[in-house]
Order: sequence, then structure tokens, then C-alpha cells
Amino acid sequence: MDKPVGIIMGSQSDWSTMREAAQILDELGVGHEARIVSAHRTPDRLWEYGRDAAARGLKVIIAGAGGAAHLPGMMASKTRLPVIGVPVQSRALSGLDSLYSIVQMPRGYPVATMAIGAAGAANAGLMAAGILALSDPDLAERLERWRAALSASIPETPSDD
Ligand code: RP5
Repeated sequence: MDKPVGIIMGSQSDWSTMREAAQILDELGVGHEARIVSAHRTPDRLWEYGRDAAARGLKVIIAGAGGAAHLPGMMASKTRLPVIGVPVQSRALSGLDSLYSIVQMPRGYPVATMAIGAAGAANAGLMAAGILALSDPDLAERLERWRAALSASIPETPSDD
């Protein structure tokens, strides 16, 4: 299977959040790879990943980090591929630091920033699938079915259980 989506994160500790993106992509049959690429701890790895991403066939990058979360923005500065940023919930400031670090990019280098934490990571997977579905009718149909199933799973009345 092709792997058009790269999921990168600043630390092993981010994986419990970022695997939500991987799970959604699995459900939708979208190939992906996952790598630990830290803006601060492995800057050379970040540089090489961004330099080679498009040539390797990646189409979208999902980047998650917490705290001083510079990974998504730095990756956006290194590749023209769309970068979706996930602010990982941090221990000290509950992810507000991550959100602010990711969302306020300077003009010219956008990062599509999701919500803090697991919901943001899952939505990053859906956003990546939506981008790829623009040029993949089969994936578009799978995404439509996924959305319809979620909608159908929501009860119309609340339960006391
Ligand atoms: C960031 O620092 C990572 O993205 C992670 O969210 C946070 C904490 O990393 P660890 O100390 O758990 O490795 O670089």
C-alpha cells in the first residue's frame, strides 16, 4: 500500500495521542508511516524528513507536539506539502502552550491547526483523508460512509444508563 501520509511527533510520549490519527487512517484504508522527529532533540532528522518528504511520495504530513511545539511549523517551513498540526496536551499548561506554539504561524507558512489532544489527532486523520479524497474517488466514498456511520451512531434521545 502507498503511504501518502506521514505522521510525525516530537516524542514517544506523543504516540498515545497521535495513534488516534493512525487509527482513523487505518479505518479509511489510507497508508501512513509514523516517525519520532523532534524539532529540538533531532533537528537534523527534521531537516531530512522535510527535505525528502515530497520526493518520497508523501502528500500530507500530520505533525503533533507538546509544550514548545515547534515541530509542525518547522516542518511547514521545510516542505510545500500541507502540514496538519496537532497540539498535544502538555502536563504543565494542559496544551494551551502547544496550541499557541502551533497556531500563530507567520504569513506564508501555514499549519492547519487542530484541537488540543486526542480529538485533534483523530480530526487530523480525517483532514488528511479529506485532502487525499479530492483526487481519489474511492477514498471519497469510504469517507462519506465513515461520516454517515458516525452520524447514524448518535442517538436521537438521551439515555439514563
Ligand atoms: C515535546 O515535548 C514533545 O512533543 C512532547 O509532547 C513533550 C514532552 O516530551 P517528553 O519529555 O515526554 O519526551 O518535544
